[in-house]
Amino acid sequence: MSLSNRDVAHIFQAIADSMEILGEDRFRILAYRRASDAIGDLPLPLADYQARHALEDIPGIGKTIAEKIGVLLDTGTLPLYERLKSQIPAGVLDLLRVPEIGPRTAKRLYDELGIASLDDLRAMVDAGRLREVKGFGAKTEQRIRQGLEMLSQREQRVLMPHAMSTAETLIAALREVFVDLRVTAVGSLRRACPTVGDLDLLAAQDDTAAVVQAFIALPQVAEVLMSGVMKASVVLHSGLQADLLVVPPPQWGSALQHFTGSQAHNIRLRELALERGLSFSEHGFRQADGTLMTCADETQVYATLGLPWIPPELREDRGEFAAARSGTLPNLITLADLRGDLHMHSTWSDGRASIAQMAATAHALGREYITITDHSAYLGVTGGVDAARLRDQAAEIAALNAEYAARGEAFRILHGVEVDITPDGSLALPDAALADLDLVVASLHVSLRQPRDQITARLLQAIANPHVDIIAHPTGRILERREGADLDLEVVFQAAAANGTLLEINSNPERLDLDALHARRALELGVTLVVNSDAHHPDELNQLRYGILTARRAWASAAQVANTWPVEQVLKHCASSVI
Ligand code: DGT
Ligand code: CA
Ligand code: CA
Ligand code: ZN
Repeated sequence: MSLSNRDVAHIFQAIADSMEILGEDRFRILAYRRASDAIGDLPLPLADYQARHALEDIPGIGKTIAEKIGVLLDTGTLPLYERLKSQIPAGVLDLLRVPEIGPRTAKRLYDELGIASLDDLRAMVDAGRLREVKGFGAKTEQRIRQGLEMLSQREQRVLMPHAMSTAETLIAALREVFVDLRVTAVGSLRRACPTVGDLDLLAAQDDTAAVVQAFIALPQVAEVLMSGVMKASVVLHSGLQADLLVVPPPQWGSALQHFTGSQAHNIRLRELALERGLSFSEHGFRQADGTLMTCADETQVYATLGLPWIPPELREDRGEFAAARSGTLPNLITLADLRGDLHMHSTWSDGRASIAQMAATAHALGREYITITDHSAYLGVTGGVDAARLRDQAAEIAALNAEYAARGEAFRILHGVEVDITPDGSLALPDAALADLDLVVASLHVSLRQPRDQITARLLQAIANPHVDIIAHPTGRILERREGADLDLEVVFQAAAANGTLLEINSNPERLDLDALHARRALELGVTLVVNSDAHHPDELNQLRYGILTARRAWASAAQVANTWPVEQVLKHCASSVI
């Protein structure tokens, strides 16, 4: 039995985790992580690539890793992996799944208390023994206890980009069999949820069974859980489950509505139907006398209930029906509305491309302006910027702007910084250094676990600094891994609104911070948002699509997001927020 993609991805993840616990080279660790992600996204079994000598062609996989995959597929194991396993037991790696436990903590728990599994950890927490580790107080113990609870509650969910690319692959594969097949992603992915439990696809075709048969025969499918005349459930090689429903074309609209959800939205919708003497299902509306009214498109479903079409991102039963009834649904922002991107990095700090490269790609993507916001030199950040380097950087940016101007291109690179908010609330750069910049992004990266009052005050102090224009990823949450800081966001939003400080929806798919609910509340309190890529590489400039979807889930219209504005308006806003 050869190893599946999932097994290999898992082994590389374990290698990276073990190396991290052992404190080995950062770049080697990164290479294994990247390979693991790349393998998780593959549409076909690794053995297929190996047979075509195409392992090295997979993006994210270099020569060394390709050789290691070969050894794994041929022998079922890898010397490096065996060696690491003998140093770090598998159960210690499980500790990393607990939010709050990083590699250093895991190592200390293992070295000092012999904790080598989640069960060991639970027992030690219950016995109150974590305090025996130097520097580990009652608070650490409490946090780890909460982390263990979070871990047991959460199911395995995948991030939006993986779900999206998988859906695109499956749709393309189905269209190779049925050219022009009407098929689309539904469920939580169509509602643009940040994570997806399983993938849902809907197709329309008279011969529904033929589409189901083609689907379960796709090479991406590892296991068929269920298949019938109109639907199937499968597990893909990546481990993700995918459900397909196929309906006759006249039922497309009702099926699309039903299968998009959310469940809460659908329950309300069915109540509204019942009030009109109709019962609604994926097949359409059934009248009291038994006749079925089908809906070929979704607009018809809502129109039958006297409502305008409701965008999928709003379908969470959070006031969308009332807004639809009163004609006050928001005119949601789109990616095309964005003119600029106000937060990204270059090789001046931890980015992986030059300012010129970041600018060229952003320009090619149609942005009118960007801000280069490298990290302030602070704590662990390698090669961050201090006051002197900011002056050098300003000269490089001015030269690039002059080149664009000379070519008659109306593209503008603004000069900014992403300055750390230090644990005491002061900024990691002096005001004099910030004063010369077009724009200042401030963010919390360290001491995220301060008590609520302290960390809220810290953020308020940054908002009150007249040089600060944007607060990046305000809560610091990492999806599926780390809860955000314990902030009093009501107070933060009020302060940001009063100061004209822009709050970010960070588009990194692991962050999406602010999340949709918080961002919506911020808008209600009068905050203006920004949707930024926080790109560290030109490829990541596209991440804005995820941030925009989050903004849509927050009910945001274009005017409420500052980087839809012309550059002069952004600069004027940032200048005038200086009190
Ligand atoms: P997920 O998969 O956890 O990310 O979330 P969803 O929303 O994709 O949930 P899923 O896959 O269970 O179902 C997709 C949609 O289909 C759901 O939003 C509404 C509809 N649906 C599926 N099963 C049921 C059900 O048993 N009752 C109701 N009312 N709706 C359902
Ligand atoms: Ca789903
Ligand atoms: Ca499903
Ligand atoms: Zn950043």
